[in-house]
Amino acid sequence: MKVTKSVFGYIEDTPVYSYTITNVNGVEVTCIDYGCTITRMVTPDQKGRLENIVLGFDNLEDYLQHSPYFGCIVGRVAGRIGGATFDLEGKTYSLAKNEGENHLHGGEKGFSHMIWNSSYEEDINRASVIFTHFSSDGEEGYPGNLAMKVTYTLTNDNEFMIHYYGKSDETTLLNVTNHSYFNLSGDLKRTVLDHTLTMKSDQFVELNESLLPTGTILDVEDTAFDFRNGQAIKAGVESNHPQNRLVGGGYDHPFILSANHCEEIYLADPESGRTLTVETDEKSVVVYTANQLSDEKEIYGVPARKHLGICLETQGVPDAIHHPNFPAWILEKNKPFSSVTKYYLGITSEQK
Ligand code: FUC
Repeated sequence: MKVTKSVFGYIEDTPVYSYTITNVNGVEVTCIDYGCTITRMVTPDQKGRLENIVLGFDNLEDYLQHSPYFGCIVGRVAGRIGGATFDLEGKTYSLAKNEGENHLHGGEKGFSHMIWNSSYEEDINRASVIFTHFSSDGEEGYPGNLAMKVTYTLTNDNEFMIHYYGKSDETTLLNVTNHSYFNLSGDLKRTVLDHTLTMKSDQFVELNESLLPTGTILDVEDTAFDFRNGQAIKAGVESNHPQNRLVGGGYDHPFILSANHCEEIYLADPESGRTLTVETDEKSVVVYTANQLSDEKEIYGVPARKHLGICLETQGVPDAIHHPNFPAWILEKNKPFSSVTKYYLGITSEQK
């Protein structure tokens, strides 16, 4: 399988490289070393039409000026940390308050806003782009020198995998994810409101007005948060549940996964026939239906708007450092972190 490399743009004098991995079925994944951002993902619909299924831009300037975390790796800690502060091993750490009083998606710069080191590997049935970043002690306020590696791999079986690795010389926090906004209609023809989502999840996390977890875990039963038998995304827009209203209509919630590596998340667009099956090691997924996406900008020639994409952010439960009842994701000194999330890019008429 092949990887092609080109220059996507420059930040001052430093080139930002773009890599496109292509498989035998014409599936393509393009990513850049700025934020390990996936800029395009091209897959066939049920008629074999090859179209893009993620939100992104074709130029670096738009990523620098406008991107609401399109396609990038967010970290060290994805989501919000209440009060932008936390205690760890008897010390108090202060982080950037980049959303009101709180810390969001790793801070002012974070993993999403920096150029990573990059390389690629080609094999017969798979190819990978490998990104590394050395995050020094104190970067964005977090303790520990942290060596990070993120690998994007596409196979000839239409599987796309993200492997995450990290190791720190001090105990620290690490909760990374990829922030791709999927839209399976193809070239952003429609919003995602008619996409259907099926998830192995019995519980979701209640949020407050700052979109921070309250600490309460709610049952999905009899709510618009029940995706166990599959339902359209618009259920969350039509719902009067206070949690759907709170986030502006739709979802911006962590769902606790009741299974791993067992087709736990399945997104489908009935009209194009495209499907996306997600499997992960992570304990939860933040489902964000682009409720805050405004129409000020065009995305690949299409006006950006609310509900134009859906993020399926596999990760540990946000703000667990402040909620002892949530599974912890503290990364201990010198212990490697590793996790994988797999995305199977399919069509409805086939079996996985
Ligand atoms: C998601 C959401 C946030 C935010 C951001 C761009 O992860 O949880 O609310 O809008 O992305």
